Amino acid sequence: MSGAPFRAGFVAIVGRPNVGKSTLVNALVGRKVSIVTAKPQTTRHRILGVVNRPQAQLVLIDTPGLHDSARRIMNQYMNRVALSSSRDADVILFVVEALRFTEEDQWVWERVRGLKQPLFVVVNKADKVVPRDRMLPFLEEMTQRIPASGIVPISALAADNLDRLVDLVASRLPPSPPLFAPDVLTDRDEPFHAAEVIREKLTLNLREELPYGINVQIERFAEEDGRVVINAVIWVERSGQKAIVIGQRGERLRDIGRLARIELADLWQRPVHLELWVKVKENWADSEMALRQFGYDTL
Ligand SMILES: Nc1nc2c(ncn2[C@@H]2O[C@H](COP(=O)(O)OP(=O)(O)OP(=O)(O)O)[C@@H](O)[C@H]2O)c(=O)[nH]1
Ligand SMILES: [Mg+2]
Repeated sequence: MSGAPFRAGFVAIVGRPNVGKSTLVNALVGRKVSIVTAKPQTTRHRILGVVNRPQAQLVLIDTPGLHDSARRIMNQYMNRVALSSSRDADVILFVVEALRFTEEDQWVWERVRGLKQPLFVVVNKADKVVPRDRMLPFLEEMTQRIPASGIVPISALAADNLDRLVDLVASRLPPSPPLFAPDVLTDRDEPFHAAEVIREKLTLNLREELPYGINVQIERFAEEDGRVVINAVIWVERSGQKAIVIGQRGERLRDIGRLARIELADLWQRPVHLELWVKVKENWADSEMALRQFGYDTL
């Protein structure tokens, strides 16, 4: 037996919206545990993704993108989730986008720089930098700006340099037996994932501001005759939005339902029956009570 101890711990993944945090979590876990879209502020919750290696277990904490324009109560909730997750973690991954360190990245850095845990700067989307040596001045700039335990260029999308990232992070975790059984890949259950996949399809399908005012709530989730039966409500903030989500002759809602159903059936290897309703709850994203009802646990 080798003398190296098994290591396990929590790894918070923080950064501004849209830098690829959820893509990274999914790539490392090897399964989609967190939804991804090209629009900022996709992730709204803390979602765990477990990575098992022969000598280590990394419990990744995907977090909502930290943003400094959080006027609505939901946005303030998202920022609180991200910051409290990083305070509780053993290691922090500060994800930035290659060649694009913005004012918002700097704002995020101001919020995490006081934390005592080892912090790695993960420079994602390296696949977009051609030729590769265009990255060097940026890495140099990051080194100057951020005193980190390491700076690691990766591509979450192309799964590039991820093994090196895992090795570096694992070396900074405490000696510990695994925290989760080997078959557990996330802390979130199937109804949660179903709601998220529906919201992902809505976000991909709807333009501009509308996705931010949408919440999906599962009203019924049951196994019947070998299939999964799901009734879900799509909450919007104004009645005009309801018509947009439903679309002409209900076409948009049908498309969204179909895409979500196909993905979930494929993931669970069981047929899925999905029914969607659209309802209005005026300005729910500004209401503490509505947020609590929707399961945004207050911190
Ligand atoms: N080219 C490229 N695109 C990437 C990479 N990683 C993520 N993306 C894209 O970046 C967009 C945002 O990805 P997400 O994983 O949702 O980003 P996020 O940081 O979780 O965003 P929020 O949840 O909104 O904070 C998506 O369109 C991804 O496909 C990468 O390594 N290379
Ligand atoms: Mg995300």
